[in-house]
Amino acid sequence: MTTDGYVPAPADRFSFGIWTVGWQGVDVFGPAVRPPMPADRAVRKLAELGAYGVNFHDNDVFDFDASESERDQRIAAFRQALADTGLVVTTATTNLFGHPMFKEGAFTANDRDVRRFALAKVMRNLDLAAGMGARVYVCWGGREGAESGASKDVRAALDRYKEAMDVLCQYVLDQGYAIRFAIEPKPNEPRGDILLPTLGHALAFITELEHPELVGVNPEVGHEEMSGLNYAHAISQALWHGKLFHIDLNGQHGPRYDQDLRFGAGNARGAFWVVDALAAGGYDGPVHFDYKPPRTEDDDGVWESARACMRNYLILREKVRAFRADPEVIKALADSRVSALSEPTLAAGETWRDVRAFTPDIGALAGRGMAFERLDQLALEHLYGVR
Ligand SMILES: [Mn+2]
Repeated sequence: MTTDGYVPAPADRFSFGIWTVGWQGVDVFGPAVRPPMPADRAVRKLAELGAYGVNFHDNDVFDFDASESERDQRIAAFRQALADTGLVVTTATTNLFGHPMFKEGAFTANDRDVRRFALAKVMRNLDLAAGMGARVYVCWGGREGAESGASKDVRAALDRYKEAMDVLCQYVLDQGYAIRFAIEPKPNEPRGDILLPTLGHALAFITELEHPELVGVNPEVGHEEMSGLNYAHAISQALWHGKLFHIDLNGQHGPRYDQDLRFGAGNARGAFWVVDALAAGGYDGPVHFDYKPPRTEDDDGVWESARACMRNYLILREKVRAFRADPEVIKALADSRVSALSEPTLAAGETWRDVRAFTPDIGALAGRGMAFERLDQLALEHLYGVR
């Protein structure tokens, strides 16, 4: 056990997907390397580590083809573990990607019966999620996409995606559930091209829905970085739209396959700015980790990596706070005129008429340095641990 201050507390609101620590290490080139982990064991171990909550897929708790009695038994064990530990269910989601029937999609499958069954599967798990107190329901459409051009009518697929979200919003309204949906974008994997590939695509899609107020986003670090995008900017824009309903924190080394490294591994500099963006306020959901313990790890390694997600967040939070409180940083921010951006470009009462003929000292503005290198070096020195 470590004795430093990076010990998670329930007030930190750290949560994990049951499927994260429960991942058996099946990949494209090899089978499971770890035994199945019952959801109740994941709950008990995560509680020991200081987590606050969990997120589950229906089939993290019970198998796709479980009988009614098996389903009830697995749910009861899960509920008991939650009651014994005090962990809360913050979030839930549906597995619409694992079963072979979803190989071509769920909400946007060409086969209508697949689409109808997908909706039924979500509604059934919404009942369970609502009963367990979940407030957010994540929709990751990993199989909604294509590998080839003519196989998918993208406009029709988006019509069906919208139809699915509209039906599900109506369902939670009719049932009186206090649940909002969060769409999780991803550019590719498992499909060659997935629909709603980035945060921006998802935000634009939401504006077309019948109940846009019930639908936000769940951006994942790795998924945005697979597209070469900046996750801190992504969550900041989602906050600006009032749409950051949930976050999936993990680690990624640039554009390649979805690595799902523990948070803080991979792009460490990016992780610093992610924590800084969250520290700026406005997000009140769980600090959720969606990572996968690498295939190299045994059971001890699974818990080591889960603990490390939380430790890295706390370490980075301390560094971010020190950075923001550093008098040299405060001066550097002023030298870079960062706060000047918060001043509206037009003064109160002005219109376009007041700026139409504005002529500043062009030469002076062009010659002015921004002093950003000094500011960024201070951030790096905090991250590198020398300040
Ligand atoms: Mn991922």
